[in-house]
Amino acid sequence: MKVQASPKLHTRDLAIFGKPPAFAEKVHVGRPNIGNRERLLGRINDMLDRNWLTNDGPYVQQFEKQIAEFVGVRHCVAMCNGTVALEIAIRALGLAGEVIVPSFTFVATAHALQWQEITPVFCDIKQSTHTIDPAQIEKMITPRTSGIIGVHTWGRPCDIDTLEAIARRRNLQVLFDAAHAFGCSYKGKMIGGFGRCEVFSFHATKFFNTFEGGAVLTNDDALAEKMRLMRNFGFRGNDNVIYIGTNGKMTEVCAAMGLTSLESVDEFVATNRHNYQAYRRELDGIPGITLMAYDESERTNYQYIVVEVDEQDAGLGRDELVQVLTAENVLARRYFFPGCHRMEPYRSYFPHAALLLPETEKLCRRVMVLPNGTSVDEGAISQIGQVMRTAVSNAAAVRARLAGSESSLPVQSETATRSTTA
Ligand code: T4K
Repeated sequence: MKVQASPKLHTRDLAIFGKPPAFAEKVHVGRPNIGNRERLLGRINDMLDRNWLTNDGPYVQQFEKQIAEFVGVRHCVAMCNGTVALEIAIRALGLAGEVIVPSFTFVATAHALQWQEITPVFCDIKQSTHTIDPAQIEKMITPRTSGIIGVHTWGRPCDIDTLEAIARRRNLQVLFDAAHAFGCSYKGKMIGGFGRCEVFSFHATKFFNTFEGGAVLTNDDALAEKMRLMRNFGFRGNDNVIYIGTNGKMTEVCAAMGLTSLESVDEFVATNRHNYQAYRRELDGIPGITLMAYDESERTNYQYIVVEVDEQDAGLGRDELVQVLTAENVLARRYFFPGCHRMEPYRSYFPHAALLLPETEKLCRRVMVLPNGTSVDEGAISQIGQVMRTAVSNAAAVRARLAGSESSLPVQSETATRSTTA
């Protein structure tokens, strides 16, 4: 990671004013965590020697066993990605009609339903947790509702107990999109064992990756068996198809990556946590900037550095800050803007959905995610913090510059910010 020498203490130092960016290379939010390269290459060599590349190979079997043990759940059914894992879980559970989901999620959660002609009914979130608001769920239930999908957004578990209680009372199925939550816990128990099942994504940008990949975890023997059939076209043995299925198989090379990643989980958490604490120090006291908190009493992977921007207090909106950071080669992301309900086809299907989703709408305007993992170190985080502090301290000048009116820049009277360069 190359941090440019020039400090970013004054507005005139910012890249939006023509100065070199803080970083010579782009700093990405979703830089993959890669474990021990030698061990990975060793596994790939063994795989090539074995000449067994996919279709429930030895690495996939070992991966499933180790993931199930790690999480403390009876079954792990590994899949080619998190989206297909969701689709298969939804189909295996027999969901139909309508399913209640938060709109504040990656669009795959909704698409996995709509792809099967099940209507995602978007529910609002709680501003304090960014997860589905149980108080809103009951209002969305109709005679067509068959289930609820809670999302553990940013790895922070949704209100699992309440969702399970509603599901029991209203005779609905509940499953969890745990794409962000590998290695996290809820009330001391690992995420993966709640609801009818839980779905992980092991995509390259996730805390724990298998290049592409995913899995459904469940304690239900019959459900696991059904999903195993479904991910392999419905085959039970050669020539015997007993079910409609698809191709959801994980490859051996992906499982090799997963086994290697699993050996480094503690290191990944330590790096993320160290970075998170550095961000906390660097962003502390910047008006209108709030770093999302993690519950330190639970296990968590600290993968997402989530910042909320209060435009009133910061003097700059989230989008303006993203522009400032992007000019510095810091590719902050506006996850999950603009909310699934504003994406197609949902926008056309439910043109007035926003009226029922005030908290989602508000959050979608405020949130941005900053780089974490091995793509940043304390020096880089210090530089990112300094850029944000300088921009907010000189919000009027920055806003004017972004609006293209250079004439109003109060460069002389600007507030110099403290040096945070390591
Ligand atoms: N449910 C939830 C709640 C999810 O968040 C997701 C996926 C799913 C379900 C579905 O799981 P999968 O089917 O994906 O397994 C990314 C990921 O593609 C997606 O997996 C993830 N959520 C979502 C939150 O983030 P994008 O559109 O942001 O990806 P992209 O290509 O812009 O990459 C993000 C950043 O990471 C960029 O700055 C580039 C950098 N990057 C990316 C890759 C792939 C790298 O540096 N190296 C890489 O190899 O969606």
